[in-house]
Amino acid sequence: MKRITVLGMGYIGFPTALLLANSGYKVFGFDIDQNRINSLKLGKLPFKENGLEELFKKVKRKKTFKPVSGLEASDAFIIAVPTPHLENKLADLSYILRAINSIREVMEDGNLIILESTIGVNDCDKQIIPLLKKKNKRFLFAHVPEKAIPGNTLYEMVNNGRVIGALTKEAAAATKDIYSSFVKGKIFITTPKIAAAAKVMENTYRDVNIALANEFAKIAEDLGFNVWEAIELANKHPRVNIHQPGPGVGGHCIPIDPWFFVGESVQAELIKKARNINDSMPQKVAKDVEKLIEKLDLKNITIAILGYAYKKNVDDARETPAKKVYQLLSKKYKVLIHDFYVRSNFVVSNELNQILKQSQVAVLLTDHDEYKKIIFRKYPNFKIVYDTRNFFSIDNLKGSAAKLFKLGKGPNENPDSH
Ligand code: SAJ
Repeated sequence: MKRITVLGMGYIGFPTALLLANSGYKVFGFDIDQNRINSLKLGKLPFKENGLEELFKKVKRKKTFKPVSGLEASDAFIIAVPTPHLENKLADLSYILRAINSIREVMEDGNLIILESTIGVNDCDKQIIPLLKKKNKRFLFAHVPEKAIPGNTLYEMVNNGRVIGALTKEAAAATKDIYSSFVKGKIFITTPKIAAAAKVMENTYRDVNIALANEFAKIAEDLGFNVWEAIELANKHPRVNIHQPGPGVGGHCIPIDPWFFVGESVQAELIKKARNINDSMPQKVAKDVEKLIEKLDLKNITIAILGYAYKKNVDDARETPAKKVYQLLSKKYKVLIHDFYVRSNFVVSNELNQILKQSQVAVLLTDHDEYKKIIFRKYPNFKIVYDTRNFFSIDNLKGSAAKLFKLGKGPNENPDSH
């Protein structure tokens, strides 16, 4: 195996392609987006990730990575395209099937096809393998679900364990050969179906756990205790790991993948409930902010949303709950959105001070580290700071007339004394 084509130059495909090129493979990076290919050819990074720029430069020197807008013959093809979900919650395989169709044009006997995109448990058997078989060529196949977390992608791609769901022993060996060129974590061999199930279970586990934390936050408000402190103490137990409440769940995986179980099986009742709890958090946050504004009888106010990315310290806003919070609040109020990293025409990235000067209410949605530097007493205009991540401390509000409210704290603990 010498030549590898990676299909999809996104958050997973691009770093994977670079790691392989760095290991000495001749790698073609394919994307249907011509603009992305053009900018990769110019050496521009499509997004920020720790260590990605250095790796890109290194690989450029080695001349082992070539961005392409058409497929060429290759020994292996790795598919890393998105899998959204459909209306009926099943995985939307259209990007994957399109990728497979284009591979079929250039496929040769003995080629290895690897699928990294997340899929439903039955998708390989029912759709992907049958489509590959239509070409009447001998092929090897493995489903190797991606496991890397945005923000720490390169590190996790190298150090996490990987599951290879191979169709045959030969496919398992060929796939292992490729991944062991850069993976330091353990490699496990299984079937494509189990690999898919394990992957969807991982993200479902997190989603259900976050829903539980969000439910605890609502119970805490109802019963009058501080959920953050209670979770911290509960997690001292050696077998308890409750996740954190927040404004909802974003990203390209956790809000989507659990639906695949719901779409495929009527048994997925808890999963469906958890998804709905997490999806309803932006409404809850918007409503709570509205109630506070009404209670303090504030008029003609401007709200500053702090953070638009779906999680801290990344520039990724896919499925961000901030979008919904913004849409709901802007029906009634003037809302300005700030984020240090997200580039968009309605998100301001470099004028935090200006935004803070104009606003009376701050709603922290994404806990980017840099927001810790805000000193609210410098902005006497502030009346309310609503924190969905237990991020601000009394220090941030010392000397300020603003009141600090937190998601998941009972009325007696809100506002914090300062
Ligand atoms: N969140 C909470 N409370 C928490 C943890 C997270 O509200 O306690 C929210 C975050 O704010 C964010 C969302 O959940 O909006 C998801 O963030 P995340 O950091 O948990 O996960 P992702 O989507 O960035 O990446 C996940 C990872 N999966 C797991 O941790 C099981 C990653 O390893 C996967 O590669 C990725 O999904 C994927 O591609 O499936």
